[in-house]
Amino acid sequence: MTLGLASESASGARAEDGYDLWLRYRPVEAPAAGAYRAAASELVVQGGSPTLAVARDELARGLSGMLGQAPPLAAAPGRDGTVILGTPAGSPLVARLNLPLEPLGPDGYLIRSVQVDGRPATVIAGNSDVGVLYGVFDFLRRMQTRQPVAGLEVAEAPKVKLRLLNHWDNLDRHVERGYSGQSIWDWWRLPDVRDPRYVDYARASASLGINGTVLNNVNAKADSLTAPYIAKAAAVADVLRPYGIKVYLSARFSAPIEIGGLKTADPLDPAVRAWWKAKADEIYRTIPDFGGFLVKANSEGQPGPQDYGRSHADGANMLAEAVAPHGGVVMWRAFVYSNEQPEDRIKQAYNEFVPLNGKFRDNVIVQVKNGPLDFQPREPFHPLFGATPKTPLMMEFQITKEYLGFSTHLVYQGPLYEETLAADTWRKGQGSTVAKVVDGSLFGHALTGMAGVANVGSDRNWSGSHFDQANWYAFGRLAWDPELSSRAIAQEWARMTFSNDPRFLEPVVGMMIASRETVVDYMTPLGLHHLMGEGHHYGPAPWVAGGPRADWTSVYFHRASPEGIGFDRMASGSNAVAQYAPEAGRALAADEKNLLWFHRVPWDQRVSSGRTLWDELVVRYTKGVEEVSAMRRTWASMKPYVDPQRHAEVAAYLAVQEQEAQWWRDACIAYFQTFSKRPLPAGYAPPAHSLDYYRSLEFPYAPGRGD
Ligand code: BDP
Repeated sequence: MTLGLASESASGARAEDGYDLWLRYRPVEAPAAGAYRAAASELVVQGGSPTLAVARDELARGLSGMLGQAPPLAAAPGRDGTVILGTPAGSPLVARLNLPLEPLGPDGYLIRSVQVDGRPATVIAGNSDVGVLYGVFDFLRRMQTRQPVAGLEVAEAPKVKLRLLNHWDNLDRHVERGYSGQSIWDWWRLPDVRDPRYVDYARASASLGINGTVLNNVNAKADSLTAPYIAKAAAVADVLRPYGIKVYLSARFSAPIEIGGLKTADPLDPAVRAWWKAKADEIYRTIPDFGGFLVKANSEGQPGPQDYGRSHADGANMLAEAVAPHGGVVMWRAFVYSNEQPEDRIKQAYNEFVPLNGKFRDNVIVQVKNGPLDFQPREPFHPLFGATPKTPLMMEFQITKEYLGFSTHLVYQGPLYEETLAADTWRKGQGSTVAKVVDGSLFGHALTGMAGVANVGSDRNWSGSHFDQANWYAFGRLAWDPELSSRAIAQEWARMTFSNDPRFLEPVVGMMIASRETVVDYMTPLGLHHLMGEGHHYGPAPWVAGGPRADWTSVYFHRASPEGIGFDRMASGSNAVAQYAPEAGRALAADEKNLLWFHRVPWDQRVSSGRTLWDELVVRYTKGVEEVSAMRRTWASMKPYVDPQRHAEVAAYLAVQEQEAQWWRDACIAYFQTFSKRPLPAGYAPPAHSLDYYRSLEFPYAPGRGD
C-alpha cells in the first residue's frame, strides 16, 4: 500500500454520517499535500464584504482540513505561494494584475497562477465577490479531487442565469414528495431562531453555483405572503445572502381573495393588480434582493387566471408588472393539463403555451419539466423546448426521486439530466439542443434558468441517502453548465464524497452511471410510463384504473389489451409526435427506448434483440433486478474504501432496492401477463406471488404525500 492510500483509509476509518456532503475537506496524502501547501502558503484578501468574508473562511476551512492548518492571512504578498482573493474594484492588488475578467459577467471568475513582485502566487478573482466565492470552491475542488493547482489558467462563467432549487416544502414542515425528513425551513421558530443548517445548506449550494431558492411548495398557501411569513423568509434571506443565494416564493394565485379580502383574483381587475403591486412593494421593503415568484396556476386544481377566462400570459404579466420595478422575475410553470379535455395529457402544455409565444413580459420565464408527462424514469424531452422562440423557457428537473424509488433506491440522475439537455430539438437545424434552449443561446435570450425540485430535508445526511447527495450535486453543476458530462460530474462527486482511490472510483462511478438505465429496466422498460402506486407513487401499480380522472391512472398510459401494449402517439393515434420538429420526432419515435411511449405494439412483434415484445419486457424487467444485485455486490466489495457508517447505510438501502426491484418486476409481469397470455421465456422465474397479492398491498403511510 502506498502512503497516500494508507492515509485515505485512515480517514475512512472514522465515523461519518454524511452531514459534510462533498465539502468534507479530509486530509490530503503526500505528495499532493506538499504541492498544495506550497501553492497556498498565505492568503491575501483585500476588500471587505460578508461574501468575501465567507469566501476567505471557506478557503481557510478547506485548507486547514486538507493540509493540516490554514495559511496565515497577510496584508500583502510576502512569500512564495500566496493566494490572492478579490475583485478589481475592491482589491488594488487584483486591479494591478489587469485580468481579462470583463467577459465573465457578474458571476464568473478567473483562477490564475501569476507572478506578483517576482513571486509565484495564485489569484482567484471575479467581477463580484460572489464570483470570488465560486472561484474559491473551484480551487478547493481541485485539491479535493487531486488536480494540480500549479500553472492554472481557469476562466469560468455560468451559462445559465437563474440556478435555483425549488423546495416543495409546506409551512408545517411536511415536504411534498420529500423523502429526507422534514423541511429544513423551521417556519415556526423563524425568524428568531436561525438553524445553523441554513449556513451549511448555503455553503453546499453555493459550492455548485446555485444562486436562488424557492422556499415554499408550488402547491402554495397564501399565508406565505402574509407579513409574519415574509419576515421569516427575510431571516432566511439574511443567512443565504452572503453566499449569493436569493430567496423566492411560490405565490398562490388566489391570495388577493384569501389574505387580501378581495372578491376576485382576476388578473385584469385593477384592484387585484394594485394588491399584487402593494404586496410586491411590501416584500421588497423587507427583502430588498427578493428574487421573485414561482407560480403553479390552473394545474391540478390550483387557482389561476383561467378561472376568470384569462390566459396564462395575463396572469404571469400581472405578477411580472408588480415585481418589475424591483428587478424581480416571475417563473410561470407550464405543468398544466386540464380536467375537462379528453386530449392526450402529454400534449396539453404545448397546446396551451405555444400560442402564447412572445406574449409574456420580459421578466417572465416559463418553467417546463424535462418531459411532457411528469418526471418519469424516462420520457422524451418536452416538446415545448425550442417551440417558443420569443419566450424564454427554463428547465425544471426533479432532484427528489418521487418516481425513482424514493431515497432508498440508488439512482444517479446525472444521465437522465444529460439525456434531456443533449437532446436535439432541431428547431434551428441540427444541434439545436435543449441545453442551447435553456442557456438562451439558441434564440438569444438573456433571461435563462434551471430549477431542481430539492431533495434536501432535515435528515442528518440532507438528502435521505448518501448517493442522493449526488443528484443535488449533479443538478447544480449542470445548472452552471448544461453541457457538462454526467460521468465527469459523478467522478468529481465520488472523489470528494468518498475517496480518490481508483479502486473505488472505477466501480462506483460505473455503478452510478448504469443506475439510471437499471431503474428504467425494473420499473418502466421500453418506453412504459406512469405505472406507479396511486397518490403516494410508491411501488408498482400498473392496474390503477378509474378514480377522478383517466389521466391519473396507469391503464390510460400503457393501454395493455390482449392485442398489445403502448400508447399510439403517432399520426394514427394522438399524434403527439407532431409536436416535435419532424427530425426530432422521427428520432424519438424510432428509438427503442421510447417504443411504448410512441407506439402500440402487438405482444408478438419482434424488437431489435430478435425477441418478441413480451419476451423482451420480461428480459428487461429481470435484467433490472439482476443489475441491482450486481450493485449490491459491487458495494459490498467497497468496504475497504468507505467509512463503516456510510458503507453500512448504503448497503442497507441497496438491500431494500433489490427487494423492491424484484417487486416491480414481479408485479408488472404478473399483471401484463393477464393480457399477453403468454408464458415467460425459458429460464425466467415466475413472479413470487399472485397478482392479487400485489394488488392488495396498501401504503397509507408512505412518505412525501401530496395532501
Ligand atoms: C407531481 C407531484 C405533485 C406536484 C406536481 C407538480 O406528484 O406532488 O405537485 O408534480 O409538479 O409530479 O406540480
